Amino acid sequence: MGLLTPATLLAATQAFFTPESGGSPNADNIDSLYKIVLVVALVIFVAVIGALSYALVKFRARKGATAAQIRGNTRLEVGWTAGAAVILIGLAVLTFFRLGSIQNPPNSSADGANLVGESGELVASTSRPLPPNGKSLNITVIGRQYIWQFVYPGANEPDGLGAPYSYEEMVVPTNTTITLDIVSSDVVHSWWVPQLGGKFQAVPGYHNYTWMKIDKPGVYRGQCALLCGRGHARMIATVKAVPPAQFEAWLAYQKKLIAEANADAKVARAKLNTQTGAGQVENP
Ligand SMILES: [Cu+2]
Repeated sequence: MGLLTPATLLAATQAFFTPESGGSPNADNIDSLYKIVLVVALVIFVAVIGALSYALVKFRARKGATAAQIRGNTRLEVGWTAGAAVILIGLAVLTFFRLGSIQNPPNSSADGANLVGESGELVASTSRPLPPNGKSLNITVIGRQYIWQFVYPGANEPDGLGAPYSYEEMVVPTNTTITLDIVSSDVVHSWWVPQLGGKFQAVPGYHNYTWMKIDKPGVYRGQCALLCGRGHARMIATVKAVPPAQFEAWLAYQKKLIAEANADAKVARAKLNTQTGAGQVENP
């Protein structure tokens, strides 16, 4: 057990009241924006409740006292209206100023994965935010009842077949800008790994985009955030960030496993096709 100091208590309270962060710059920016608004709101809250408590005590009913009849105070009323407007405009300007760093991905770092020739996409999207240099590792996130599938670039056929993929655990290289295309193959799901940024819905027939860039190797946990059926609670997602070389090795291994499984399936299919009688299966 660690010592309960005011600092640890403050950190614990903060983590409870403010968004999770620490995985990706967009999550950090959401968190810091939230904290600024929270502090401004807290100051106003304390001031209002303080003034109210003071008035309650100071002007509480006394025997024989007659209440003062006050008919408006123009200076005070203009003051608090203008004051509130200035605070609101300040927060709005700050929010729009910070929105760019939340929505738009930065470039990969120098020690990120080599992204040359990793496109492999069927359709170039105009609405997907890309880093300034246009290079990102684009992964398609497919929500389906009840598992997340992650499809990587690297299809060896023009129709997109043969691309490496994984289920439930997305492995990504560190220091690399990852863009995500979020789609669904059945009902609406919600992609959310809190430490890596905001929540994005996976809607059938529609593409949603987000990004992340992870500097520290590690495991980041999330889970489908929209009730999508009886297996919803099982629909977990893990993002595992590893150094680029390790990522390349993992991707190559996934490709090999998928190729082997496809080869096995081909053999099994051929065998079924040769069977007749009771063992015969139509459209195996
Ligand atoms: Cu779901």
